[in-house]
Amino acid sequence: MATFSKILVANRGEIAVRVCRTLRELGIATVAVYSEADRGSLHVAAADEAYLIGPGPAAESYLDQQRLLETAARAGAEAVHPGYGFLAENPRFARACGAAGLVWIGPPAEAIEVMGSKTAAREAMKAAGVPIVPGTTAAVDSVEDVLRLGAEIGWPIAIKAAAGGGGKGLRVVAGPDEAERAFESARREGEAYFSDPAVYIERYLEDPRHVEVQILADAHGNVIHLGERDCTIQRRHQKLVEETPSPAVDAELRERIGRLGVDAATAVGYRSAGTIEGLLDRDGNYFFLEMNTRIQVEHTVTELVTGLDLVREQVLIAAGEPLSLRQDDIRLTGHAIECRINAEDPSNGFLPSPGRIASYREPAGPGVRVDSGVTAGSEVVGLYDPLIAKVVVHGVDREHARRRMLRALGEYQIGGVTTLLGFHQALLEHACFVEAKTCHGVVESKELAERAEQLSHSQTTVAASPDGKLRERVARVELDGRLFEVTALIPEPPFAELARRRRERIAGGAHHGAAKDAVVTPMQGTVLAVEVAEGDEVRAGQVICVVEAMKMENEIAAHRDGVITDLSVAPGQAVTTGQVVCVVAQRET
Ligand code: MV4
Repeated sequence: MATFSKILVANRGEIAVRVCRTLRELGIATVAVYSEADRGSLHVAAADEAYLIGPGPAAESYLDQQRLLETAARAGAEAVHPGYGFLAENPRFARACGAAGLVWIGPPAEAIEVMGSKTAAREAMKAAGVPIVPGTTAAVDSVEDVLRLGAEIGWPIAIKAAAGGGGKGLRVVAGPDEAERAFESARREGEAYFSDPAVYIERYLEDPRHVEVQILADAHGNVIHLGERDCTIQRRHQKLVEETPSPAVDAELRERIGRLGVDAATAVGYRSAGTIEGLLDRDGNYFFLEMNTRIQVEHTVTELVTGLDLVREQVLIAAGEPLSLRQDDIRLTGHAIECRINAEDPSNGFLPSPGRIASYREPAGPGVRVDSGVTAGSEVVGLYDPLIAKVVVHGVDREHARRRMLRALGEYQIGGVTTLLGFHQALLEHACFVEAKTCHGVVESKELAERAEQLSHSQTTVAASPDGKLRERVARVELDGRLFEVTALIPEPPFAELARRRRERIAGGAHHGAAKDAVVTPMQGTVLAVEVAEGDEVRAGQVICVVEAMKMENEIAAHRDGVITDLSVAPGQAVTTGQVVCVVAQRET
């Protein structure tokens, strides 16, 4: 199969790394692009060549279409893979690639355009016989219309931004009293995010599941579906956990919604991998919500149950190859779950938690896949998506996959930044997840955030204690031929603190001039023993005293050869961090 010899990956982070892996397997050379904030990032190392495309802010780098096209030309790339986010669903960029003689590894610009407008998409689906949530397919431009429609389709209703998607601008309106406020605020949000205040209306469905259908369409009119994904567990319209099959979908429903997905894709002349998002209500009614015209974050769960590589399929489709599989060839095996590992703090309203990854160890073993954009030493910058990695597991059934995920999350060690690791552990052991309920409300609950915090503390390898004075470090200790794992609490940062105190002493001149000769305690504790006396000659490393802190004994040693003077501690005495124990005076020569 002749495909491409070189492809530019117009993205960063885990998805850029993941795309490069497939391209390597296909024997295609990879071109990475990076911003000034991403010089040291993993996706740069994952590619064969890498080019700087601008400053940190995405608007000046990853969204700079001209710069990307110039870079593709400079590198001699033949095609562009956009990943997800950034320019992946920008019809202008898809067209610009074509105009520059580059193959766009994605759907036709026209399909992106239709699906980009939620009202145009609803109109197209209605025409194609794909059920949409009852409501309008045109923009609604007055409160009077909202009131009329509410009375017609029944309260509550949902107001959504026409240019939106992913719940942006979504307002739930319980009844007529709330209509005006909700209408105005949905319009403001549409204007703020998309420079388009247009909104439309849907009936509001109570406690639905988010179920989406993966489809593949080639350039020869073949369209197939790869089953569904259940993405019901979200927070503020951000998906957190995805799984397949959906616990709410049986074989018959799968076939029905799969066919709807194929119809939807066919209706807009789709080509490439794509996803039909929908809502499943309690009665098993399925309604089209929107189509995502890109590879999605959660494509991995579908890969595990189908054995396919969706990025490989995208590349082959873009090269004009016919699909190598027919619908009947698709076998869905077992159950897969993905947890998104965001650098966010669940006990602090899921605020981004940027910083340097101080320590890092990925899970592995049977049925575990990690798609990550970071490693030890990586800097998680606040400029981009907080998603740093995805843990994806495959098991024979849902409970097997759930336990496997808990095992994998337990193995995962990410030090230095707060992540959702603890949150996912708390969620996956919660009854709502075990029982495959929608978990609406549980995700946001204080109870879960507290449990998440407990769990992340017990798993952090190197972390500052709440008072900022201690570091936790897991160490292994062998006692009588048995290994114990212990958590050592180490003063933080011991030497920085000592240096500060010494500087203060020298600068203040309050103490004798022999400050550089002083031995000080690196931690707060109790003196258990004093091994020297005034006037003793000591060698560097010789123990001066033993201080007990946190039930651990710490030997305080001489830092150089000399004579003990100014000995100021005795057994039983309490000492503070940085307190002078004695002076090791240098002998006159
Ligand atoms: C809805 C809805 C109820 N009724 N639309 C849209 C974007 C997606 N992120 C969530 N969206 C919803 N759209 C109507 N007409 C409820 C949601 C919704 C939701 C749906 C499934 C699973 C979890 C959800 C969490 C919040 C909102």
